[in-house]
Amino acid sequence: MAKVNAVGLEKNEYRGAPTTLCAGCGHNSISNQIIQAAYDLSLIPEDVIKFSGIGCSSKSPTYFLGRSFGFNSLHGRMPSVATGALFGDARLKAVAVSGDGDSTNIGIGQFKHILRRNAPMVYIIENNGVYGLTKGQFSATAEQGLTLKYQGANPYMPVDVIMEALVSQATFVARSFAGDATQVRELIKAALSHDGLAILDIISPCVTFNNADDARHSYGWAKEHQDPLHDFSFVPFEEEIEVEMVEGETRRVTMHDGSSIILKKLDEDYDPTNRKNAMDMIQQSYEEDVLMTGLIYINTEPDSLLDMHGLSQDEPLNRLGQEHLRPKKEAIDAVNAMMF
Ligand SMILES: Cc1ncc(C[n+]2csc(CCOP(=O)(O)OP(=O)(O)O)c2C)c(N)n1
Ligand code: SF4
Ligand SMILES: [Mg+2]
Repeated sequence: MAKVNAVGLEKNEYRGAPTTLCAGCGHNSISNQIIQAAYDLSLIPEDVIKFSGIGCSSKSPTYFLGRSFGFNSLHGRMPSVATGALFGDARLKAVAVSGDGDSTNIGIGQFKHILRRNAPMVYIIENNGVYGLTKGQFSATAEQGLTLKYQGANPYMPVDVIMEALVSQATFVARSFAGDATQVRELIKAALSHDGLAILDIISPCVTFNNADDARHSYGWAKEHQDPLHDFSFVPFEEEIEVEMVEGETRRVTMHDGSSIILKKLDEDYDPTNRKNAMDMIQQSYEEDVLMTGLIYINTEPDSLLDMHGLSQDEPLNRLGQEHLRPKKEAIDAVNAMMF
């Protein structure tokens, strides 16, 4: 018999339709880790809602969590659709997948606003430096000088998703690489327990249009230049008791729900709770030409968008009954009286 998790589900029950993306596309690896993270955390698929914009990346919610509802929205407009849905049902756990084009080109306006609003959702940017779906034009994250067969050389400076997230006060900011399955999975788990916006910028190579070894979004470059900040692992609340802490070598960040992020020190002694340090570290990664990965910044203090507006998980708006929605006769009489 297949193994089941704490809510009695097999891993297969977290899969979606078979992928139609190219074999080897980084986006497929990320979908696999979303499936694994949801299984490991014993999420109930019907309690999750998936969002995306338009692009190969934005197609991928079809390939995971087939039992969850989802909304494959308009190009660059996913944040407002997701915000509306979360206002309607504050009880759902939101997993959003976007692309670099979707979020930093056509969607940059919406992206900036979702960052500063702290909407409680996992927001994954599957970042390949190109518009994969429309045949490989440069996106705003492509590095200056990148030369592609049908595009020539890119003359512009790139947008850095992480810097945008940091300057806009996002409360969970992480970067990873689709080829590092373990780190991607653990970051997704931590993001799922963050009560606010969790930005995951995941370098996800487009093997068809942008995978030459010297390109900043290729498997070759990312493997060669990845420099993890820490050994990252996530411990759900129920497993707390079994965690071993080695003093002086680990750092623990406690999440709202009682679960923990355990950061084991590698070369650097990095503090992910200091926003200024985070910006300096990203600047330093440009100078050293490395791909810094891991949890770059976290702040568990600010209210989420739904808390700011007093939206309750116990009584989501879409589940209110007649007794709450229908004004009392006296209230209607009072309004009518004002009009005459
Ligand atoms: C309003 C609008 N403009 C343009 C397009 C064409 N279009 C579809 S996907 C896409 C870019 C997708 O790039 P990205 O978000 O990086 O996703 P990828 O395919 O690389 O995963 C564009 C420009 C569209 N669908 N709608
Ligand atoms: S075109 Fe690129 S981004 Fe799109 S599925 Fe193929 S490899 Fe992935
Ligand atoms: Mg892209």
